[in-house]
This record gives sequence, C-alpha cells and structure tokens, in this order.
Amino acid sequence: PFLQRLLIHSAFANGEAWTTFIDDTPDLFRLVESKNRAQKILKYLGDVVVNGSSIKGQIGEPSFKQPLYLPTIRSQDGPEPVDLSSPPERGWRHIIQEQGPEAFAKAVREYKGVLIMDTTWRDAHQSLLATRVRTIAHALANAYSLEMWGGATFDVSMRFLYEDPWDRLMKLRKLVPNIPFQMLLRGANAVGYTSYPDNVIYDFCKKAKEHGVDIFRIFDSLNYLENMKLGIDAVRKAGGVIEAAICYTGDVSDPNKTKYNIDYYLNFTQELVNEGIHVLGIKDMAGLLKPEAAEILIGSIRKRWPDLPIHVHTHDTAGTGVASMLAAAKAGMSGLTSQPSMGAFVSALEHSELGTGIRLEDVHALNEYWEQARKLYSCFESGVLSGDSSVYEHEMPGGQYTNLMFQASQLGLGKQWKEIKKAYAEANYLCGDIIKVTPSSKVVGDLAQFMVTNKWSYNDVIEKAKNNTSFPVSIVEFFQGYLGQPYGGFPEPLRSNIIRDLPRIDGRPGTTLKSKDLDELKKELIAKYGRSIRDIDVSSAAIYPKVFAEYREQLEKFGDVSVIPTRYFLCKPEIGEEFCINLEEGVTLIIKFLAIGPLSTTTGKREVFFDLNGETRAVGIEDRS
Ligand code: 3PY
Ligand code: ZN
Repeated sequence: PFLQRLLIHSAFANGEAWTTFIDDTPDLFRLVESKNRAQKILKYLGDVVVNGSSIKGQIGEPSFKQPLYLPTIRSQDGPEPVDLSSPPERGWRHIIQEQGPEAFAKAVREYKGVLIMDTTWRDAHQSLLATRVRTIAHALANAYSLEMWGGATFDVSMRFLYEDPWDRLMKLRKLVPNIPFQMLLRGANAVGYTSYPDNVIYDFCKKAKEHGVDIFRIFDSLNYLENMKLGIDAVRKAGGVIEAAICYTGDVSDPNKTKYNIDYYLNFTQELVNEGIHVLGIKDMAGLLKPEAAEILIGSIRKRWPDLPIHVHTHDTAGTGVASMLAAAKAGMSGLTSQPSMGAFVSALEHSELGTGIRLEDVHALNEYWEQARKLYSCFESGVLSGDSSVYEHEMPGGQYTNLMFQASQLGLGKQWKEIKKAYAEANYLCGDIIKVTPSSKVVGDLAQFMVTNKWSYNDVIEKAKNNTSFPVSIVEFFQGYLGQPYGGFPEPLRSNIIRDLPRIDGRPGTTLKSKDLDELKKELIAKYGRSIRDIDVSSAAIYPKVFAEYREQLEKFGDVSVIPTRYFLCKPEIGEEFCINLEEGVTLIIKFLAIGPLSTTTGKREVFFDLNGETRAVGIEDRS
C-alpha cells in the first residue's frame, strides 16, 4: 500500500518525481522508512520469541520476581522529576571548553575537596555485568568526570549489543553537556587488543575528542613508555585532557616485593611528567592497592610533584577499596575514582575538608534507580558473591576476573576456578611477572587456561617449550614483542623457545606497522554499505574490521535495535503483553505480542504475530532449535 501511495502521488503521475519529489514530500518517505524500521524491529522481537535472545554471555532471562519499577530521578528539592529542559548546571566541562586542559588541571588541583569519576557507564558494568549495559543516561552534576567510553565498551557494544559506540557517545553527550566525559584509552592498542598503526591511533583520538570525549585516561598494558608516548601525543594533538595512567601492580608496602617498588613508580611518574601530562592516573585495575600502600605511593608522588593532580582508580575485589581510597585522599590525592561504593566514600568524607561536593541524596536517587535497573541485567551477573583476598596472589584485573570466571565455566572448567587462579599466578611469573591489564592480562589468562586444560604445571610449560610445543597465538605474539617491551625484559630461554624463528620486535611495535590508508578504507566501505558511511565508521572498521562487518550485517537485518527497551531486547514478552518503542521523537510503535504459530516443516520457520499500532502483523522466523 505504501508503494501504491507513492505511485499515485500527483508528482509521480506527472513525471516530476525525479526532480524534487523527495525534498518536497519527506513525510511520505519518512512513513515508508519508519514502516521498514518497524518491520525489522518486529523481526528482532520475533527472533527473541522463537529462539530466545542471541546476546552472547546471556544466561537465561532477566529475573525480576515483581514487576520492575524504574524510578524517575527526582530533583532533591521536591517530588518533581528533574527538569531536563532547563539549562544544566555549570560543570567541570565548562572549564575545559572555555580555558583548555591546562587550566582544567590547575582548577582540579586547587579544588580543596576530593573529586569523583563516576564509572557506572564503563568500568562498573565492564567489571560486574560483562559490559552488557546499554545506553542509559543518569549522572551526578558535580563529578570530575563520567567514564563512559573506551575499554571494552567499544567492541562489546557493536559485537554483542548491536549498538554503535559513536552513536552512544553522541547521544549521551547531548543529554549530559556539562560533565567531562572520560574514556579509557589502551595507548597504542586504542580500544582494541593489539597494536595499531600510528595513524589509526591519531585519527581515533581526534574523532573521539570531536564527538565528545574530554579526558583520556591513557595506559599501556606493560607500562611501556614508548607506547604511552604515542597515546599521549595523539591526545595532545586532539586537544584532550591527558590523564596518563600508571598501572599499579605488586605491593609497595611489602618489602619482599621488589620488582615494582616505590622507585619504579616514582621513576615512571617522572618519565610521564616529562611528557607534559595534565593529570597523573594511578590505575589499580586489580584492586591491589592496600590502604598502607596507597599512603606510601600517593604520599611520595604528592611530595615530589605538589602541583600534579592525582587520580586514583581502584577495584574493590578484596573489599579494601573504600579504605584504600580514604588513605589515598588523605595522602594528597585530588580527583578520585572508586569502583568501591560511591555512597560509602561520599559519606565517609561528608563532614571533612575533603568533602566531595556531591549530595548524598543524589547518590541515593541514583542508587534507587540502579538497584532496579540492575535486575534487568541479572542474566549477565557473574555470580561473584563475596570479596576475594586471593587477588593479592593472582593479581587479576577486575574486568578480567568475572570474564575469566565466565569463560572458565563455558569451557567446562567452572569447577576448576580455583586452579585457574593458581595457574594465572604461575602464568604471570612465566611471562616475567608483568603488568597485567588489557591486553597483557589476556595473554596471562590465555596461558593459565591453556595450562589448566592441558594439566601442565609451571615446570611443564618450560619443558614443553623446549620441545617445540605450539602455544596459543596471543602468547606467541606477546613473546615476539607485539604488545611492547615488559619492564625487566622477557624471560629467557622461554622467549626464544616459544617464538623460535618467528620475527622478534625489540622496540615499539607500532614502528613496524604500515600506515593504514583510511581514504581507501572509506571508499571500500562506501562501495559495500553505501553513502551513509561516516568517518567515524571508518575508524570503527580500521580497529575492528570483522566486528564492524558483523555489526553492519545485524543492522541490515534488524535495524537500530538500541531503541528496544532492555526488557524486550533480552527476553520475550508474555502473550498479550503490550509495550511501546520510541523510534524517534514523535514516532512511537505500540506493540502487542499476540501469538506464535506452528513450525512449518517445509520452511523451518514459525510465524509470530504482533499487533502493531492497531494492525496485525506476522513475521516469519527461522526456528533454530
Ligand atoms: C580495559 O582496558 O578495558 C580495562 O578496563 C583495563 O583495566
Ligand atoms: Zn578499572
């Protein structure tokens, strides 16, 4: 009927359709377009009805015993919902925009209290819910920043949530114009797991800045200065705030742990300061920084660099997070993040001169929201129910801990979780007692899994390597030098035994990589997907060619599924259940799930019936069971 309406349109009939028909009658085309979009969305919903959600990592359906109640965030002064149409309060972002990164760093340092980076949108769900939280915007106005991009969110959003990470960035930026957005940049690995050509990194940082990222928390997975320098330079050229992060490992309060001692950290800080950074990050990705160690580390850095803003980021794996952060705050940190409870931290400092400026009632309002929203994601919960002080032995980063636990259970190694942790500690020493964070942590994790699967001990690995045994690619490439150079060098003869006659890289891996022709890539993408390809899509494809191609395939099939409420994105509705999907402002689909038909033995499909805005629609869905 739509095609008919188009064809009988007078402009079409008069043969004028080829001139300005599209411009003059955009409503007709919008109608057709939204019909197409609606049909694709019904296909997605039908697929979930017939086959269940195909989101990787999902176990079962979200479980909420009572109907879910998602509270509206209210302003603190009364029962009214926060008025989103009024201009937002001025935030720290205004200083970056009006005066630039140096002035921002100075203002942060001069601020008497402690500032908070809210990690809800990135690290929190990367560490707790396998990075599966979709785009949600609720935020605290007085935060130093919102870490909402980078790390694993970039690939996971395309790979598993079928959302475009750039669109997420732009959507959130529109909703939160006043708080600095922060991303986690894996130095020369950008948001990936390997080294990329330098021009890809420069291009990526430029676009990230242009599309809304203000602060870049840059690290290298081996604390390798040469890789760091690349990230730092790319962020400087992009005009962002350079927060260079040192990955913390070992224990500076333990005199027996000598490799990563206080001198190591002070020397590395000096090297980063020499690069002209704006903020120093201490990235305690595994939650190893005990309160006493925090006092020693932050105290020593503060003494030597009184003007440098210090941002400590930790994980609460063992349960000492709040205590460590309080110790760090008292030792002279300014600009703080904590994966430990923000409310606990804000309360603990409420009446001291280190107060955070964040209202507890606002934290409570957000807690109330997330307590409910988290139930929607219960099918991604890791099942970690208590703190784990064995983290001081295995040193697994928070994001990897839950991930490895999940992978171990998928491989049938679930019962051997304890062995994996033990093997992880041994694998670390086999690699030379390295910094462990994405992607170097993946190497150690892969080796640990390989050891447990093959029932190999530490010594077995050394012996097998002598006898030409093949190792997983990630391990071989690490020993070749594809991630960079670990502090203290590679262990020999293990390195030579594993890589044998493969090439070895003894400097920065990026220098050996050929520049990527991004113009050529854009042409290829346009030829494949059409003119709608944006420069940011080219960046996604340069970093994740396969993931991007799969995402586009999914987009072609189901359209933009980010508009589907999470409840229906992850599990099927009840028969007769009615719900709304807002395609865009003013275009709402009212959908009711009516019935599911029998399996056709000829097509292998089932028909799924919906009521869509009052019309019955059927979609044919292949039954993959
Ligand atoms: C990441 O690189 O994604 C991390 O969270 C490292 O801690
Ligand atoms: Zn973290």
